[in-house]
Amino acid sequence: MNAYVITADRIATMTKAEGYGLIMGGAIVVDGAQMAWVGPLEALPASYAALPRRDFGPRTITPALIDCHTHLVYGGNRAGEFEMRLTGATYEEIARAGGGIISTVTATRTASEAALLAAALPRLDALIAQGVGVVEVKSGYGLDLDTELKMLRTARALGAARAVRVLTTFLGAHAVPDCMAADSYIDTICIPALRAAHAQGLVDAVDGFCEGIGFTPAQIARVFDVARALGLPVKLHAEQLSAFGGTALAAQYRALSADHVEYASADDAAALAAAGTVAVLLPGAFYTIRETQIPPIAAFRAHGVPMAVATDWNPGSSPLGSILLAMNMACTLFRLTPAEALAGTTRHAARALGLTDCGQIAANMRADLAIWDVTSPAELAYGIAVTPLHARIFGGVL
Ligand code: DI6
Ligand code: FE
Repeated sequence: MNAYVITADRIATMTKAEGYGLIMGGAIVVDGAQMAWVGPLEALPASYAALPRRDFGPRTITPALIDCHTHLVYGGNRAGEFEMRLTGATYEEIARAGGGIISTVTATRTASEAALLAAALPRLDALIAQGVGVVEVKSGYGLDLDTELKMLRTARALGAARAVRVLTTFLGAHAVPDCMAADSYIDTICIPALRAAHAQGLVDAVDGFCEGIGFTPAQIARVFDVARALGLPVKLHAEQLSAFGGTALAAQYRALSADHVEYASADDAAALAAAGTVAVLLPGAFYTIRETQIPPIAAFRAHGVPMAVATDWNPGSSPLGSILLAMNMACTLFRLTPAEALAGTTRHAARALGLTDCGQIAANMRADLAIWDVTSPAELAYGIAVTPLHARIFGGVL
């Protein structure tokens, strides 16, 4: 049996509805890629007593972190747009003038697959260096068949190149390409591209941008109907810049997640709770576009909506390469507790991706763990641009 025991002063199991599910003086039996037993060392069953041990002493062990919303694959960058915003233009004005997402589309279409991979790998490595074990990566900077497929192949290649799980999301309904009407784009490009990408095994979930500068709920619903017919789960960029009906639509389709949700209402929160849909908070985008509308956190809490936290790493609205900073921002900007922020990048992030085998430290879960040089788990969200990772275990491999 390829098994061993790890011990540490503190294990934040993240298995409880509230708090960290702390085990002091804890032990984890790793057997192959999974955990076989978790508990206080003093209760370690005799059958495991002779296994090799690795003691991490005063450190804290958490589940490996999960970044459940990224756009890691893209060409070019948007530093020029950043400069424009600093002289007064808004994110929406730039998008309507043909900048924004569309400018990244041009750069992504012209980049080779090898160049896209080479540019994305350091981004992935930055997340891994922060203890991340699962990353979701979206398409959506192609808006044509070939480029959407190229982005999704690149995302799959990222997962093959590193000890990390990459889940791919088809985001064809991200923006309307130049010189096209939104409806005909959905019918003649987006939906056929979704079918082709699915046929090639490149799609784990389907997303859209439901917004005045994106697509209407009715247009997104057409894409979701195809996703449903293909047996693919859906998620949605909803209520980011305005109240536009995306969150209600996501709930109606029992989406895995509704993301951003700054302009969601208390009724939207109730609908998410009833649908079992996760609210994914993306404070990096809120910060970058200097949004002032805070997501309805109190309503999410009151209705028991699980809240995940992610980077939304993308070249425009969230050039944020740090999941730990996303956690810090979720606390400082949205008033999450550090325990909620950690649940948001572990247990609830797993759920936002439809994963049931990670995001918690418990028997039969994958042995994806992060070992931190901190003596309380609240330090993870507290530090700003501090990365106290000591080691990461992925699939049982240290
Ligand atoms: N909302 C976002 O935050 C990203 N996409 C979206 O629909 C932004 C993408 C970008 O600005 O490039
Ligand atoms: Fe996004």
